Amino acid sequence: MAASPRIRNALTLFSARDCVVCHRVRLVLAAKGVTYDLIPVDPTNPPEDLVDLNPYHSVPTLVDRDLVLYAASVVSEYLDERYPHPPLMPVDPLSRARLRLAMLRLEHDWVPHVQAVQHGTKAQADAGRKRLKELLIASLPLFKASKFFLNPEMSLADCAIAPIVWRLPSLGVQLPKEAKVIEDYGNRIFRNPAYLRSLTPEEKALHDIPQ
Ligand SMILES: N[C@@H](CCC(=O)N[C@@H](CS)C(=O)NCC(=O)O)C(=O)O
Repeated sequence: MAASPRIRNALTLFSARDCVVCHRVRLVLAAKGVTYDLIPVDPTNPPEDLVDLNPYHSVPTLVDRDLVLYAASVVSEYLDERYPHPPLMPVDPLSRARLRLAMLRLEHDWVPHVQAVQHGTKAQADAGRKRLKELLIASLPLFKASKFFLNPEMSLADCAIAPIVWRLPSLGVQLPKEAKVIEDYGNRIFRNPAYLRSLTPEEKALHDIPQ
């Protein structure tokens, strides 16, 4: 591993200041109550130490002593195993597989639309906004089915979904009245002090903090 004078603690996270994928990992870290150094990164201009550490130059990238991990799914699952309390995955294989599949679908089908709204052309942003709204409405039965996503307890899947729900107002995604269940779901997570700890100052400005 290339040495970087910026990596001082055992645990360091390279993270963008407003990124739905980095936020997912910061939320896992906050839920676990883990302290770490955060190195803010502009993903369009990755710093030299990140380029040395990660062949994709992407964030989030986690450094834990000699271990360098990237891809939010890999980082999140590692953190859940490395810091087992509170557990963020159920124990039975069926529920675990369902949640993993849900997270894969989020990464493939939802996140690109968030990024299109944030960074795309006007046409890409409009299309992303429309598709996100459709996906959320189609998922209403899942939000209604349990207290958290597909699970009675907060899980890694919620760490992936909550950052998207938090950004909906700032993305200009307006949901109809019947989607209030999504707002309620979000507020259950946003009220948790760990959630507030997961936010960068830039992300705090994107949504009201529910009382
Ligand atoms: N598949 C990656 C994607 C994360 C991602 O999209 N990161 C963006 C910032 S929001 C990024 O680093 N973009 C620059 C790049 O990928 O070169 C993951 O799960 O970590």
